[in-house]
Amino acid sequence: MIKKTLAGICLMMVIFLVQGCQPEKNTGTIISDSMVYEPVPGHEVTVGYASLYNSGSQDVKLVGISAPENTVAKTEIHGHRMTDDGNMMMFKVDSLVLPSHEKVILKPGEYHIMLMGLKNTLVKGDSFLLTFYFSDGSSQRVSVPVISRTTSGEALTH
Ligand SMILES: [Cu+2]
Repeated sequence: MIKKTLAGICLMMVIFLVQGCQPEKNTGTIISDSMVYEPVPGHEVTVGYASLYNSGSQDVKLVGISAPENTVAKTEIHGHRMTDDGNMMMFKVDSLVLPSHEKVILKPGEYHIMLMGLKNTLVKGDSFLLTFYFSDGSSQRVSVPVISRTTSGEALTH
């Protein structure tokens, strides 16, 4: 009986130690100001933005974003850079570092959410769910409004 109890206590200690070794989970990234532009009629791509504040004590990376299959075929994180001949070019990034206690803002001309293969379901005034995935294995689902391109000056660029 005593042996069993001791074994039980040992097992609990092992579980406790294993859990104690895991890195801190990123439960502290606050996603705000998310939005997606209503697609231009006939276009299969559009762009979205959001603010990501990492309130945690460790840096974390945004490693992916996904949308429901019935709205968007593929969602990527994109950046912009200037080419040698002075044109702005987009490129896909695999991850985006979110430094501890800093806010990273996805905005026009910089990092953005690229939504491709639209299924004609993103209509101004609607909202849909985007899931943000982080390098520590956590994820967050956010309701994102679809807004009109005409409400903003930078509407047709991204
Ligand atoms: Cu893009």
